[in-house]
Amino acid sequence: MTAINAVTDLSKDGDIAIVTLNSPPVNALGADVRDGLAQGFKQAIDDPSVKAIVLICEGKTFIAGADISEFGKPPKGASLFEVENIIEGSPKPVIAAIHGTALGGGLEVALCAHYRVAVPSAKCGLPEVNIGLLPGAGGTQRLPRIVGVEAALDMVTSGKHVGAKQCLESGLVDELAPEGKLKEAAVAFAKKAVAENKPLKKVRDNNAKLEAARGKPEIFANFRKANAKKFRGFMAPEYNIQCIEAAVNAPSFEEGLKTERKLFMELVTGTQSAAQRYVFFAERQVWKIPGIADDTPTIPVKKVGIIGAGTMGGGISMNFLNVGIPVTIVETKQEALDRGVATIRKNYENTAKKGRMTMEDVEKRMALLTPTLKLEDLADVDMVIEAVFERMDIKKDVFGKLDKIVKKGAVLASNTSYLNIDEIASATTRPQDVIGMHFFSPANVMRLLENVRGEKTSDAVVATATQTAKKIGKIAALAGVCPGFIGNRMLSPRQREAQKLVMEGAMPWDVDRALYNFGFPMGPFQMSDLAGLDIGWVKENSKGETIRDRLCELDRRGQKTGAGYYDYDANRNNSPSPVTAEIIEEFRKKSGVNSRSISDEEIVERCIYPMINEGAKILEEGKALRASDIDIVWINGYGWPVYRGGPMFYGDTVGLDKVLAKMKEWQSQMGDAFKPSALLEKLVAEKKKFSDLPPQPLNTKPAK
Ligand code: T1G
Repeated sequence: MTAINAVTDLSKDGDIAIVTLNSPPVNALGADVRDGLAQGFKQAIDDPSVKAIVLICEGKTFIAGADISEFGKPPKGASLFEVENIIEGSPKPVIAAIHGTALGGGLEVALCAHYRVAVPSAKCGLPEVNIGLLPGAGGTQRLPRIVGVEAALDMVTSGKHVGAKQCLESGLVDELAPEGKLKEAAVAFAKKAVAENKPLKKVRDNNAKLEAARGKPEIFANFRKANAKKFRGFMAPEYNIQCIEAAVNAPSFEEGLKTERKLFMELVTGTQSAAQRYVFFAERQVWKIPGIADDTPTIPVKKVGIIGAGTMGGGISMNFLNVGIPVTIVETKQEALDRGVATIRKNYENTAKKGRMTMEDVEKRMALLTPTLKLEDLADVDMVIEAVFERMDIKKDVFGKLDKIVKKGAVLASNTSYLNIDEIASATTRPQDVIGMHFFSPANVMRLLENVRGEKTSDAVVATATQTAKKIGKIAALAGVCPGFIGNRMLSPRQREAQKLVMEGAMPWDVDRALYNFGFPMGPFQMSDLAGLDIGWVKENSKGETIRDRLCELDRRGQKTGAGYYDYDANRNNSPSPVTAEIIEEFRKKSGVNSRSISDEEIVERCIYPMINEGAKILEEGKALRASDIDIVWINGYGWPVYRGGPMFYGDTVGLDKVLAKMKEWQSQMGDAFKPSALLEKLVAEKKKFSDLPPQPLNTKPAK
């Protein structure tokens, strides 16, 4: 065994050389790995006693791609192309031995080998699109030559990981090795290749599957059409498609490679990929809580109690049923309980109808659900999540009862989206066990969970809520107690400005269009119509004092009544409503405002910059651990377009000096609602960005 460098060894098994990588955590193709591969292969090729070469990795996975943290930095060491050319140009058979996930550059390297052997649990993929890129080392030119154009289009634009069995069927892998016997099988394959004088087949030379797609532009047109909605706003999917098109239509492999290189460079130097690479790391940072060590003892959650069988309670329950954790769900009235259980069943049956689960799965999950009218039935659960009305008196009453009923040491969580966790905890004798677990509706679909730490919440309860989030497939951000925590606190200024813009001259559909084109799935007024305008509206007390009240009084309560801000046809397609326009004009006249034409650019600035300022206040107050956690909240809870990185990343992109200048301008025109946060002022003065801020401990002191 010869150490080529710190992460690469070269050994031999008879006349088979074995190049072994060991660069935790995922054998990413950083400079050391590339240098090790280049030198290791050169040595093996130059050694006359070596007849074939196996490439294998230690640790949990084969090469999982380029080292994403290297992008944007000056290149060091051997280039990936140099490594690929050495491997593909080897005069001796090269066999890539794959376990774990061969992803991105990892699969591209494996495609330069002459053969690939994988264990059944291995997966292959080109997920660069998820970080706003495309396979930039020949992947878009080699993949379609093996799996065909349609399958390649699907793989590069979805970033999916394909199981080894399917890879064997498509020809991406040549042989499956028994689990745990990968090295032996790869060496045996290499010996056989030498004994049988197997051809040194280069993927680049295999054009049959490309020829089958030549002269069929409809393959690409249909693919674009079928995915237009999903790819809206993103650059990378379209650039990936263009690369596959080049593989089909370019006069040679080299020409296709030139197109891939050009488009890759455009993406890797652009803002969208910078944003998506930032989010890749942000999604991993969010789990790291200063002061809560990874080995903090947690409370085993084997049984959960959910209070409230409404939309939220039902949705929350499904998360636990999905992972086999029994749920006792409590309501006050049988009819509400029955309705809640029926909704959970209907949701599962709808999923089964779409073939995404079996009816047997439905029954298995429903069997884990115990409906009851008795709070006492929660005595032995390990975690309770309360999802009753958003009223402090009701919540305190529930927590007071739980305090007497539920076993000591259980987690007592509230799904409140806004209210003060410390006040709720004060209704119990165990505030250390109380935490906020704010799910986003629909709770069985939305990935985000805001865990809200109270002043007295224990480390064990924070660690348990965090671990529970992972277990049920959520992404959890930790927030401190303040009105609306992180997400809803920043939603408030956006909703406020949207309403004000309507009074100043924009119509609801103008605001929605501007924010839709910015990248949100829908604008605030469409969102209100979807959720229902009558949330919190009480008919008896309504005096038509706001546009929303007037609409509700006309029974225009949103999509559910066929009209809200918009009119809706039978298929719920919306159109601007002259009724709403007339009401708005009336309110404008009454307020004496001279309405003006407002550009989409101003709409976006007025809605988004105050959000950024609010995010800065949250950081300033220590109610979030880091700016990127705030971005994770907005991407996963409110549909902020991932290719813009989140509100704080976007502020850095726009330039905090520009955001500050606008806030000051609006403050002088419209008052202190636009008062810039001290942190924003400080960062601009120091010419720094939100991304320069280190993680900070959560401030659990009650807001002054
Ligand atoms: N580069 C740098 N660090 C990476 C990394 C990568 N490619 N992949 C993972 N890490 C770090 C990650 O930040 C975390 O660090 C630790 O490894 C464990 O990751 C030229 C241009 C492989 C499926 O997009 O999908 O190749 O937080 O928590 O859940 O054409 O990591 O511990 O400090 O995710 O077991 C293409 C990205 C790159 C794959 C493992 N490749 N990685 O999941 O662990 S671009 C990718 C993943 C490219 C070429 C192009 C997953 C995983 P820390 P983890 P996991």
